[in-house]
Amino acid sequence: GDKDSADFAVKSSSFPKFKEPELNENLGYFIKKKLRVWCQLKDGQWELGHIQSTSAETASVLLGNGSLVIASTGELLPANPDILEGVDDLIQLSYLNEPSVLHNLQFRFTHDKFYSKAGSVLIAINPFKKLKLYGNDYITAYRQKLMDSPHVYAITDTAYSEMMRDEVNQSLIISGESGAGKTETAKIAMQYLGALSGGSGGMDQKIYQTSSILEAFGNAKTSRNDNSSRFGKLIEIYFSATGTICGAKIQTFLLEKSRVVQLAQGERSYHIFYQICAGASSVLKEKLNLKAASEYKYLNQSSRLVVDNVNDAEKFAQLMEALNTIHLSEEDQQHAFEMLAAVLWMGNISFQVAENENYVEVLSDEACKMVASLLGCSLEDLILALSTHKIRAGKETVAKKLTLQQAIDTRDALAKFVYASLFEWLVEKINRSLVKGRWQSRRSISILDIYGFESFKKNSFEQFCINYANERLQQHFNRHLFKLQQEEYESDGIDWTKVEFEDNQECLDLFEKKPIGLISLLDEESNFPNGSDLTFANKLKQHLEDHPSFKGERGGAFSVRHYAGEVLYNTTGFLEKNRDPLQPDTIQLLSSCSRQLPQLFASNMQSQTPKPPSNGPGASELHRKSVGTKFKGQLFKLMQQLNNCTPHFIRCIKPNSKLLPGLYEKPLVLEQLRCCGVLEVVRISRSGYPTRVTHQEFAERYGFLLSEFGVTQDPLSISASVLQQFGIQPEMYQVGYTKLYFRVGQIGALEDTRKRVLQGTLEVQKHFRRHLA
Ligand code: AOV
Ligand code: MG
Repeated sequence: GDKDSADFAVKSSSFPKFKEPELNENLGYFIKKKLRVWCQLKDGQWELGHIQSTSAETASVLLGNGSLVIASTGELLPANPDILEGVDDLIQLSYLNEPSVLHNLQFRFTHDKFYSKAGSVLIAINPFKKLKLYGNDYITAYRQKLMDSPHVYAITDTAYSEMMRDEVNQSLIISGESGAGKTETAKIAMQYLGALSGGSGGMDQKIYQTSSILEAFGNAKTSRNDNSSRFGKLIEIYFSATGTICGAKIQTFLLEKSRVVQLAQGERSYHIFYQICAGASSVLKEKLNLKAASEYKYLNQSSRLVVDNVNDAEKFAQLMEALNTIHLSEEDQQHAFEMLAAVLWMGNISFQVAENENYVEVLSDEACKMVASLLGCSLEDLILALSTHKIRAGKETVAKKLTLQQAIDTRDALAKFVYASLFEWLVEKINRSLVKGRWQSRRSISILDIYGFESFKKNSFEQFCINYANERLQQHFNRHLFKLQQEEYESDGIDWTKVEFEDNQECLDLFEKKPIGLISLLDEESNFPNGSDLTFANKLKQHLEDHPSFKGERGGAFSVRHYAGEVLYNTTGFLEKNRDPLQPDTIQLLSSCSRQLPQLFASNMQSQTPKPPSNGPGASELHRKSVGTKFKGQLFKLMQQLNNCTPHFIRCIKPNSKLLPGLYEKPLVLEQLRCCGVLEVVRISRSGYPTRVTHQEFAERYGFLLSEFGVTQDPLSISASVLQQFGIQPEMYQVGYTKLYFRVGQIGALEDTRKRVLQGTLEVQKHFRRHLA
């Protein structure tokens, strides 16, 4: 039940151990048959070996490298026979323990097989090198089913075929950690769909080009990935009745705005800034007064200005081409570039603090003038907005001068707002260009490329949101697998209502419950004038201490028991990031601009903001939805959409953190298998009635144990007699049309008896050989 699911989330050794034949009870058998076992060494790694001898609680194991170790039997797990080495589908393994799964994937990896399956789930390991696995020949081969090894093409083909056959919308849900290959995988899937859909009138090309536009504006070099997507993305591709692409729609989630104004060492801001500085024509450069990237503070605060093997100027030329493909007008392109230049110049606006004063003056220099001219506002208005806040005192409004930090925050908030608004505007423009045949279409495939579960040494509000999203997606995943199980049980005629599946609802409740949930409490504290990160942390402790998925920690921290493990969140900055404050003065400034885009951005914001009471204390703030609540709303909408689709899951795995080909770091891979729920697939496939044997197999294996064994009996009657004679309780098994289904551990008793009989009676052993031969 629920207790177990909490256990599963926190323990590292949560992998379900295969029950039969249980290694502990069968050491003799493993010795006799020279079967391989996994032996856990002091460093936690698992090595293959053979048991030589056993005594009481220990066994001596001969490892592959020739050394002999003494291990407690608890440190041993059964390994799979050679014949199963490198199977396509992990579910085919006889033993599904952690080392076996890890080893199988490694075996495939070293043989250049980067795609594998775990049941219906595709596992894609990032090769970090160009593979000759893509392109038209492969597309044709998968389409015509000449090839069936695991591949993005294969799973995309399944989705496409099901959509055409059943007229049901499909989704490809791609997840994995940063740099695992999600975005590349999404593109490979789109390439396949584009190729199937000849005659889409260039729509497939357009969709493909939108990826590169979004990458320019939404991707950046980080320490984990040179082309890291800093937003989540759902792209819905629509098909006509004949199966050609006729339109698409893109939704984005949670763009990382802070990157516009703040960079970690070695990372870059959004690609587009470097691209435009390097690649703009001389006319454009002059118009925008563009300098080299190194001249802009928002960019040069990090020493990293270029990415290895990437030519930003070339990328800019490609971007222009892509913008033309989606028919973004010359004028709109101009407007967008002006906003980019404005943001860059904003970073160069500087302030000075007069001696003995504690407020700032804006330096009216080139940067300031450029921003005013690019936005189309007066220099005075800009200076006023960056150095004062209007506050209401009774009936009058007075301008209060800002401190240096307040002025910097106001400037940065303006830059972030303009950039995020530009991104939204661009997505809207892209969507308009893809709208063409959406109306007639009744079929779609949605591709979700979204950040995977994150657990770092220090986890903040961003991880909080990302992990909440992953918790939702995990539930979607679990429920889908549950449904598949249910269908299998039903088709074999067994009663599945007796099967209980674990869920992560408890953890989701922790986030979502009103008024006592993490997001509600965060909002409450964010709206509270004296609220601070620390009062927030205390409030959580006070209200949630009893929640099984929550633990208050020292120093303003708390931890959450996620399905993928426990994560410690540091509340520093939570309130500020959740509020994402924006001064009304800033919005007012933008709405006074003569340029189209700043005006549009301001009016979008105003339409989202209910007017504050005319003389209340709130008059100096904007009452926007908090970031957390807005994200929750987006996520609910996303889940609603996904619930109308048949899902197909792709789990991307990063084999090493050096981004190199040929290197497989076991602990890193293991961690990801846990986080992305691959181990969960196995667990779910094995919950309920994990042991499944056909009537035939069962009768052959145990039939000889019957006191009266008639050769003429059919397998089902033999099986029924065995179950009866050995007193297996009726609630411990079910009989399907083709198979017998057992609860965990039930076969153990039968195996014991079988073993005893085999060891004791030569006569019966002969009989058994005849039957198992
Ligand atoms: P991500 O989308 O999962 O990270 P990407 O799709 O950007 O990761 O992949 C990272 C890099 O890995 C790419 O730039 C390629 O160099 C390489 N790569 C990935 N898949 C393949 C493939 N199938 N074949 C060859 N190289 C590949 V993030 O967006 O950071 O979470 O935020
Ligand atoms: Mg990506």
